[in-house]
Amino acid sequence: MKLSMASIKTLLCVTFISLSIIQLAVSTDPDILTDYVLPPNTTVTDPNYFTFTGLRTLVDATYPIAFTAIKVTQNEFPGLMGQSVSYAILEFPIGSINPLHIHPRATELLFVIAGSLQVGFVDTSNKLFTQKLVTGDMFVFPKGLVHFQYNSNATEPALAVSAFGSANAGTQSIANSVFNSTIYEGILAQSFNTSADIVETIESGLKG
Ligand SMILES: *[C@@H]1O[C@H](CO)[C@@H](O)[C@H](O)[C@H]1NC(C)=O
Ligand SMILES: *[C@@H]1O[C@H](CO)[C@@H](O)[C@H](O)[C@H]1NC(C)=O
Ligand SMILES: *[C@@H]1O[C@H](CO)[C@@H](O)[C@H](O)[C@H]1NC(C)=O
Ligand SMILES: CC(=O)N[C@H]1CO[C@H](CO)[C@@H](O)[C@@H]1O
Repeated sequence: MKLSMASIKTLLCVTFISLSIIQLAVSTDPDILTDYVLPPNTTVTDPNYFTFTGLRTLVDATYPIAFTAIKVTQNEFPGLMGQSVSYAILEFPIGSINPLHIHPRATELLFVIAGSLQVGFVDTSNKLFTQKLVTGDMFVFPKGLVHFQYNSNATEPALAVSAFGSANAGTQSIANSVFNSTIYEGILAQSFNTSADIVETIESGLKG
């Protein structure tokens, strides 16, 4: 079969679309073309660059008084740059919550190490998937979806480790991005089909 100019163009077009779909399906941090990434003007001289010791403080530590997330991203641990992975250690004292938020750049895989957690996420059809996790359970929060974690147990704190498929997953708090930013009150009132008074009440609660 002879390839006409038109069929070559069609072929190129189909190939391009297929590649774009594959690109979307495996979408993650950009692939690097080197073994690892170094900060500008530095050279690796030892394994310390690939080591993070900042979590040693957790050994034998007591729980904090409020929910605490200790992030280990490329910002805290530059050796993660270009490697598409990161961690967060989540400490939940009794009754504490990790409020509604989104990770725009990564899926989260949470592992409950101690205690229990009520977790949930909402998909783009507004369907809620919620679960009671106990020690040893794992839960996956799909990339970019609104989610929360809550320790409802009245006697036991909870500890979890979350892994992310990005060296910099990012966290966007729903409450803060909507009601503690500088979005005009009128926009918020109309968006939530409510009055400016109610918007102000919510805003003032977050401003503290
Ligand atoms: C890296 O080194 C070059 C040459 O010395 C210098 O011009 C540049 O500003 C440095 N970049 C950083 C990020 O320090
Ligand atoms: C709270 O945690 C303790 C210890 O793991 C467990 O025995 C108890 O059943 C939990 N309570 C609730 C309400 O889940
Ligand atoms: C709301 O924003 C202010 C200013 O950025 C910040 O100091 C405060 O902690 C935020 N409130 C909450 C509940 O995070
Ligand atoms: C408080 C407020 O703005 N309520 C409005 C919600 O939406 C309905 C239907 O559009 C209106 O009738 C209400 O006035």
